Amino acid sequence: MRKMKIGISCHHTYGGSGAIATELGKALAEKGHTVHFFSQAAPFRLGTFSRNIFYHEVEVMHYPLFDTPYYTLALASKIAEVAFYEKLDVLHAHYAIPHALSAMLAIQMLEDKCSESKCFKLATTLHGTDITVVGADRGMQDVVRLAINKSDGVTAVSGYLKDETVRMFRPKKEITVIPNFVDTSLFFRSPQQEIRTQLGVKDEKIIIHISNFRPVKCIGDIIRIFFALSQQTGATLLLVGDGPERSEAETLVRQFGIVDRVRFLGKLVDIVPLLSIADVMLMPSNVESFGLAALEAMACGVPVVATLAGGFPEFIVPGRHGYLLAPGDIEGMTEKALLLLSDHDHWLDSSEACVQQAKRYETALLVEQYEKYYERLLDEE
Ligand code: GMT
Repeated sequence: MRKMKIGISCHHTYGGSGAIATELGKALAEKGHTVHFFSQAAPFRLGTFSRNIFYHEVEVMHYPLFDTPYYTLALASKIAEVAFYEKLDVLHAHYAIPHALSAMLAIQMLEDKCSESKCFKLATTLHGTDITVVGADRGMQDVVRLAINKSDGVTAVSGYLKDETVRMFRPKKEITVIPNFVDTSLFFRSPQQEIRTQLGVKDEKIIIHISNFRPVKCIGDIIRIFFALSQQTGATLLLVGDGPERSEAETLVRQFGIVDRVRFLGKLVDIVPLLSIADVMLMPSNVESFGLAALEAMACGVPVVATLAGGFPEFIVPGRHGYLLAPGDIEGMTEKALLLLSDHDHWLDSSEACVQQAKRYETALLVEQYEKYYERLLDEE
């Protein structure tokens, strides 16, 4: 496979699209490709120096006339500059806007400078809320459509997201599904007595949830499920992440009188030790294009109780890797979580099945799909 120069633009913030973009870039660099990251701040999973990785921080211009800083334009200029001097083959935009749009602008900026018809090929990966939330907004629809149609290639992280995109936007090009992935050499279950001691939890069962606490995550449902659970079994709820719904969740926890059983741990990057002590992951999202946190939990042997929504049914088989219930079915989710917590043999079978299932989404396999995808774009006229 030829070595490529690949630009990756992504959100640096705590969330699945930034995580996937960064892990992809790191894996590509590991395979000998040169990777240039573009974002507003260092992506949260970027980590330490690697010789094939370059990070370009996009600095927005502040000027009294500009009410809000123009990140889209600053990113476009940065992409154009780096793409020209570093001779990027591909720019991979993660999340339709603003990333694909900025790349599209950069291509136009370079039109007169490049000898070839196009300086670089633009691949865009749709991650979820760029379509289901932002794309559903009437004021944003046309700009999202433009970003999709101007990309040389578009991928989506699940069949569900592909279908939604086709239904909503009728894109001109075929959308390729390349699912989320997990590195099982890093995400695996290992004994973690120390972390139990630090958390002050002894032998009780651990329920975990990891997200950016946005409304789609239904954090309130997690608290209600856990409250119902806690009436019947001793357990601790670990909430990892932060976001707009956190205050309301904390209020609910106080109202239910379960403050001593719920831990708000904030944004953490190293989640493997916590997943290693967890018994069930709760993901009651009302929309979830894939659900990377669920896949990472499964790699650590944690069965998932989630919703029969979005991309979950594509990798979680109910009864084998956990359970899928209708969004908002608090009673059903409580019952299934209790089943996993109380039947140890069933939990063991599910836990092992989760580990096996996660291996089908191994980073190496999916990174290879992206490499082939880039090559296909480069071979196209
Ligand atoms: O809301 C999040 O989980 C973050 C969001 C993002 O854009 O960073 O995640 C989306 O992309 C992830 C990676 O492809 C998917 O695993 C998540 O399911 C998706 N989130 C939603 O669809 C709500």
